[in-house]
Amino acid sequence: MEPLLERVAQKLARRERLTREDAVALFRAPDLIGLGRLAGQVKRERWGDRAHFVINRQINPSNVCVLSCRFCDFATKRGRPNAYEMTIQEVLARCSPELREVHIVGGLHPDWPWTYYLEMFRAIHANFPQIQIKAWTAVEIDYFSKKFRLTVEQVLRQFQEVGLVALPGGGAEVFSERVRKALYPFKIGAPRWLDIHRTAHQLGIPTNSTLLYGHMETHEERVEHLFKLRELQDETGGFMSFIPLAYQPGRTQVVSRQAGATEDLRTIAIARLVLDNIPHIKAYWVTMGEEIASVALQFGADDLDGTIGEERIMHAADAASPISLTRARLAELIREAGCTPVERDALYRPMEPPEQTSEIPIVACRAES
Ligand code: V47
Repeated sequence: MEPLLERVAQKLARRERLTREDAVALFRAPDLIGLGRLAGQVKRERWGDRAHFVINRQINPSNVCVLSCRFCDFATKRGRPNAYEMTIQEVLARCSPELREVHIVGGLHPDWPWTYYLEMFRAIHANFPQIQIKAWTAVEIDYFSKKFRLTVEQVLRQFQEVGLVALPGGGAEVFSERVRKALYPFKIGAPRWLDIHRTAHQLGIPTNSTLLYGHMETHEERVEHLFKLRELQDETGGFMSFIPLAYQPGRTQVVSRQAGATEDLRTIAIARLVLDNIPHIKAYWVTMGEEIASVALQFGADDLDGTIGEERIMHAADAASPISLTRARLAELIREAGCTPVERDALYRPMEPPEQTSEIPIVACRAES
């Protein structure tokens, strides 16, 4: 084993935390397989050979957005040919009884009223009580708070009352003022994003976290991002998962090609080693592709997200992956990686698959505390 990996392995054995310097060095370590082995070992100590997935649906009620971030192909302006806005009935039409989770995020819409957002959740909850609602990035929560003159706490509490159970991790991009100024100058920065997640955690709303990588950020900026998440997690314990999102160049072309497979696997592995306090590391098959996401389960990841149904954000940027996967395909990707598929809910509680939707047997385990 190369000396750097040897040193990191010894630290892990002593339960010592990795430093920023360790993490930056790991991004440059030539022995990718050795790095993956270390991260895989840490994953197995925590989760054995289990790998999680969820039967879910992404719903993006509108792509009309008041912002125009340089890296985003999804957002547009009203009146453009690709602009769309869903009614609550159209949102409901995308829900179905076999779903465990809906993941709802969208553009910052210029003039939908507050009642639209609350009514949407009430309608989902009334018609599909078994579906858990994971919705709105911190960017949207900040927007609602300013637009409707509510505190972040009031926004979150009102959503909680109508069925919100978790916040997704989007909108974090990369916690660097340099990159923010260049790519998303009008979007909230790290302090506000972290503060909104802190408030959510204090209200008992668990959240996810993300990192957008493979554009103009440096390894040092990626590492700083991970450490900011680790610090907040030390304080609140409210993050369920971390999801590295590989930038899809699409038409924005901030860079001409997407990060390669080695970069994807390295980022997953380093996240598992640095984020020793975030239980789940998600290999998002939409951005990584199915095959690399499957391999990532041996590089520290323990989750593949879900069936998704209709992915629009990355596909607006020409992502090469399918827009949806079946339960059987997810289970296959997990088994091919030598892991055991475990169906979970939005809060990562394992559950038995409903009989009628199970296409192939999947090992089920009882809910853990
Ligand atoms: O915040 C936008 C990113 C995020 C592009 O919490 C892009 O379970 C790559 O956060 N290329 C939204 N990324 C998606 C997201 C997410 C996805 C899956 C699961 C969860 C979860 C959260 O997508 C945005 C932004 O960082 N994004 N455009 C692009 N061209």
